[in-house]
Amino acid sequence: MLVAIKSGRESQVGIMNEIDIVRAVIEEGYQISPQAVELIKLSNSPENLLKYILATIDDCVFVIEPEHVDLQGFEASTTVSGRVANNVFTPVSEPTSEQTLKSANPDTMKVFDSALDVSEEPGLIPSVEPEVVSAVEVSDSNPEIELEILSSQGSNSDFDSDSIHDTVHGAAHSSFPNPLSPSVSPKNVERPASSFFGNTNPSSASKNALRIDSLFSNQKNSFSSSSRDEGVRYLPGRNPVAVLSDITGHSTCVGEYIQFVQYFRDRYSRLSEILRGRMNARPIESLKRRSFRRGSDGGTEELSIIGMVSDINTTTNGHKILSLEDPTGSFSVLIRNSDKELFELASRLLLDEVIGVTGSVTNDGNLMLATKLLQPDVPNSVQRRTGSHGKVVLISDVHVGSSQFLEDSWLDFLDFLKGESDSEEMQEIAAQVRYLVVAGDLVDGIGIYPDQEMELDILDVYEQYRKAAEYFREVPEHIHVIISPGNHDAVRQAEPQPALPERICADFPENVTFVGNPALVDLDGVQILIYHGRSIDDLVASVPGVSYQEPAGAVLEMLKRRHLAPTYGSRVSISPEKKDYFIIDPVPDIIHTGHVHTLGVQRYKNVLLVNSGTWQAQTEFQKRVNLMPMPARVPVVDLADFDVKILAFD
Ligand code: D5M
Ligand code: FE
Ligand code: ZN
Repeated sequence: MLVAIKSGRESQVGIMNEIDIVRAVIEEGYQISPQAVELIKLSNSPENLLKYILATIDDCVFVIEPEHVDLQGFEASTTVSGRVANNVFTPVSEPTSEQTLKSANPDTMKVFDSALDVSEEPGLIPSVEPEVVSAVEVSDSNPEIELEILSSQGSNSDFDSDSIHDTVHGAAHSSFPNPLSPSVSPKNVERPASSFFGNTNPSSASKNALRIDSLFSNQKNSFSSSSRDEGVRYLPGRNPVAVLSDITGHSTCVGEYIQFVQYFRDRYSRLSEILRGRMNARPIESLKRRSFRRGSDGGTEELSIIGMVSDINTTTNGHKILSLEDPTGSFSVLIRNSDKELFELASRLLLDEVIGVTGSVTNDGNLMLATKLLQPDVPNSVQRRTGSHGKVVLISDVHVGSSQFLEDSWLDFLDFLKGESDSEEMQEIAAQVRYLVVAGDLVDGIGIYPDQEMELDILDVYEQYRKAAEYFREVPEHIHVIISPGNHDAVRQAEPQPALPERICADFPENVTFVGNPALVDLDGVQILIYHGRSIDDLVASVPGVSYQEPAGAVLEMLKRRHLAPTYGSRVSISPEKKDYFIIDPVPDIIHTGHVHTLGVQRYKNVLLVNSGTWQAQTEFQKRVNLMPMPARVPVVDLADFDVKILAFD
């Protein structure tokens, strides 16, 4: 972050070229017009002016135009003090992410390297045969999997934690076992605070709070309203939609430290509630009382706690030590590698997920020896909602405006929706379509990735949306279209993202409903959770066995954790709202994701997981990392029996 401003330029404060300005703006999640760049460059203090603009700009602005360059306000602010520069950007002396990585220990580096390697793994090959050209059946690729309650025998709590002499080296803290020590892990570079629940001295977290402050601190945010209740939005008609959960119009985030605490408390209380139905857990603080650690016969007693994983470490002997935190305190949990099943499950744990642990506590009251780990998961009793009819078409990653946008295939798809396909079978399917859901990246946007402009046909983001609107006017009126944004769309990059702004929506026809990302919607009795899927990149990098070839596997990992983006501060930048919009509750009938441009369908305990593909051919970046997209394949779900057909338009 902010590398462009800082990069070796401290000695020439104030000198910025166009690229520096554009980069710094993109880093903060905005775009900027060439005229505004020129205006900033020509001012007598471009760097400070830019900081001022980014600190004061309204969050609903997407492209910074000359009218947002408030020279008068800036002049006035500089006469007061240097407050803006200090509050908005991290101090120059603070290491950049890269510098932090270099100073981390070799083990930590290894973790990071392997995380990076995953995206560069060769052989990301489509799992659907390329020659499929008409409707094909997709069978259940994943049979029902039982609740993951893993146990081990022969636990021995009759020793002190001191008897674990291994050196600890791990993902988050070099100075284990103090769970409150500052983090040095690359995974943790952007984590907000070592205590989720405000148990630490707030000053130790304030630096991170400032970081968030710099990203989302706009008090003028037009979406901000803590007093407005989030109600259900009903859209009646022949193909009705009810929007059950959506951030749009309800963002309360102004980036204060207390908001992290609130956010993590909400995450913890809702996920721990799900676990509490299945285990009798006690507050972590109570483990420190000796009377709880011994049974009446003086033998060891098994106890359970529910906590958020704040640290994962490996000892030199290869055991795992987790740090778990709840609102009362934190505790270390040992998972021995001799317990294969338990160890395997622990190896898949992610920072910040909420789990239940059962085990016995060592004599000195410092460590729990785990015998069971429990994730919130989906109860076996979850029933699919029934009684609806017709079909829902699931797409994502259209990328209108990209030079790789596959317009011919897209026009064939529109013909299909209009019932104009050559094949009768396709016409029959089209006649049953009631809904079309777009899970983000409707357009390619601008300035999303470096050098993106080299692969754009339409350079103006509003033009891209005008073109998209033109396409959507072709969709028959009776089909209710739902559009949710992704990381290429013209809304804030921090998730949850609100729906596209009115200025853009206005061009689209009446049958289009815009929702945020994520959003839970009810399609005439069937609940579908729409999420663009940015966290899939994280899951591929950190969960063994999760790959881009089978993106629904990543969604399954989300579902087991009942959370769409478990780790805070990785690739997904999460805005700490009062409510955690990423929690999967209630359990929907369908989870629809996109983002990774590959197609995947799985079923898990009556929940259908669909990652829809893309309408963009392989980009230069994707070529470099061998990411093979699956363009122009469309999953169509039957709302009565949840049967899935994949239609091909290539
Ligand atoms: O992302 C499509 C997929 O490709 C997703 O897995 C991220 C990855 N991707 C694509 N371009 C880049 C760059 N330049 N850097 C990092 N990751 C990238 P989408 O959001 O649709 O572009
Ligand atoms: Fe995309
Ligand atoms: Zn995307």
